[in-house]
Parts: sequence; C-alpha cells; structure tokens
Amino acid sequence: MSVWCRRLRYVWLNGRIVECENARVHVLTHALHYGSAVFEGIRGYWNGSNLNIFRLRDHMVRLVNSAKLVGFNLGYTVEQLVDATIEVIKANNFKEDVYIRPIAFIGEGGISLDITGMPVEVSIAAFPFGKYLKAEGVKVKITSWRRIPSFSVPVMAKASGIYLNSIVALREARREGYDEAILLDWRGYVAEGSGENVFIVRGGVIATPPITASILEGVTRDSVMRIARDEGYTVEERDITREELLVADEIFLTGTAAEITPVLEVDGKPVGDGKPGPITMRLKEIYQNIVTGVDVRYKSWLTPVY
Ligand code: PY5
Repeated sequence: MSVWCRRLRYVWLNGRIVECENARVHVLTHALHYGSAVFEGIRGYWNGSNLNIFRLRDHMVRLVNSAKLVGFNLGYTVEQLVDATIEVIKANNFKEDVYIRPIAFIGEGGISLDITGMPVEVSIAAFPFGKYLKAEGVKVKITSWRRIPSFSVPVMAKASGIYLNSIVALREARREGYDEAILLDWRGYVAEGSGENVFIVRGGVIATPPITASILEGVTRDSVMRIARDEGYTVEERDITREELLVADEIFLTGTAAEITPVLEVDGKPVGDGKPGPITMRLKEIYQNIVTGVDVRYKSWLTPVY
C-alpha cells in the first residue's frame, strides 16, 4: 500500500475519481525520466464550517500556462480543473486544512525527447497538511547553486524538471544546518527560495525581485503585493542585491506551502534584531485572516468547497 493512502482515499485521475491505490504510474513514465511535467501547489483552509480554497482559479491558469510553456496541451480547461478539485475534496470529505497537488505529465510515450503526440495524464490529489517551514522563522543560506536562467528553460513554468535546481540548493543549505536556501539568479541578484519568493523591507519600503530575475511568478507573491499596497505600503518589484539581504530590516518568504515565513538569519547573520519584523507580522496576520475568510475584503480569492 502507498503511504499516501493513509492520508487520502480518492484521487482525481484523467477525468475520474479513483481509489488512492489505483492512482499509480509505470516506471517507464516519461515524466519520471525527464521531468516532463507541470504541477501546482494550492491550499484549502478549513474555518470550522467550510473549506476555502485560496486562489484556485489563478493556480489552474498558471498550470495551463506552464504546460503551454513546456509545449504540451493539458486537455482540460481551467473551469474543468477547478470543478475537478472541488470534486476530489468532496469525495474525501476533508474537513481540515489541505494541500492540493495537481500535476500534468507526459505518460507512457516512449523514451524519445520529442514529446509530440505523447499521452498527457492529469491528476489532482489533496491531503491534510500543516506547516511547511518553521512558523516562527527560518535561517537561510545563500546557496552556491544559481537559479536556472529563463534563457535555458521557461522558468515561469512550474515544471517538475526545474525543481532539481531547488533540490540541490536546499540539500546544500540543510547539510550545513540552515532551514532554507536562497538562490541568486545568473547575474548574481536575488532570485528566490527553493520553493518560495523573497521579500525584503528597508526603511519601511517593501521590495521583491521582478519576474526578469528568473523567478516563479508566485500567487502568494502577488497576493502579498496587493495586500501590502492596500495597507498603504510602497512595494517595489526591482532587482535586489545580495548585500541588501544582509542589511535589510526584515526579510520574509512567500509561497503556498510556506505562506508568509519570517527570515531570522542570512548566512549566520541576524536580520534586523534577529526576530520577525513588525511589517512581516502584520502581513502574516492579514494573510491568515484572508485565507480563513475572516477578512471579507478579499473574499473573491476564496472558493468554498461545501
Ligand atoms: N518559487 C518557487 C520555486 C516555488 O516552488 C514556489 C511555490 C513559489 C516560488 C511560490 O509560489 P506560490 O506563491 O504561487 O505558491 N512552491 C510550491 C508551494 O506549494 C511547492 C513547494 C515545495 O508552495
């Protein structure tokens, strides 16, 4: 039995709800060999009476775009993927916080690198999920591995193969006792974390690297920029130098899994006074109220399941 099937009963696979045990692939699956897959990470928040999925449609739009960038067609519309997500959560009857993992991959189509005409499989799985990074804050290392440049692969795509870059970067950081890695881009400017976007605060101004820094265009990054601007903060999308990380008043990471996570140390040096900063904590609180549906100003970002 798959260890996953202790956490979920049903998976949506190629248009149908199947038993978790039957959501399997063959060892000769193309995507397993070459990383020819695109995926998403989405969260659903249980607030005691309903499960709200955060920016579901936006994630599915990115999934469809990722496939387009890699060069295959998903075969499902954004609307169909949205409905399928709700269907699979309902089938499992989850009444707690969940993480949703849709993936579209090249299946059993041979070993050629030419994916033209190869079968595309799509699955959506959801399972109970808590924190991804330490909620109180993380210690990061600026890793020696640079973020893959967008002139080598379309890094705007959330494509599986690209994650080998994140895996080696995080491996290096963890081996040296850090919690997370920050990758610089090919030019030496700050790109992002292994699975998160990066924000800094200096003199009350919030800044985050632009999409031209080979980053993944995060949905949480977009949400945080909106929220911060609505709160009256100035938010800049601009190149950030490595040394700015070392003199920033505050740094935080954003991502579906990481949500808003304060950075306490960079390369062993404290960020500010080494405690989560006030702007970080304020944004974190607002974000929490939004995803649980307490803050109704951003209700359009939530899709209720039940
Ligand atoms: N950058 C990278 C490389 C990411 O993998 C992610 C998300 C982000 C930025 C943030 O994007 P978003 O805000 O749209 O989530 N990472 C996934 C997640 O679910 C997988 C992490 C293991 O957070």
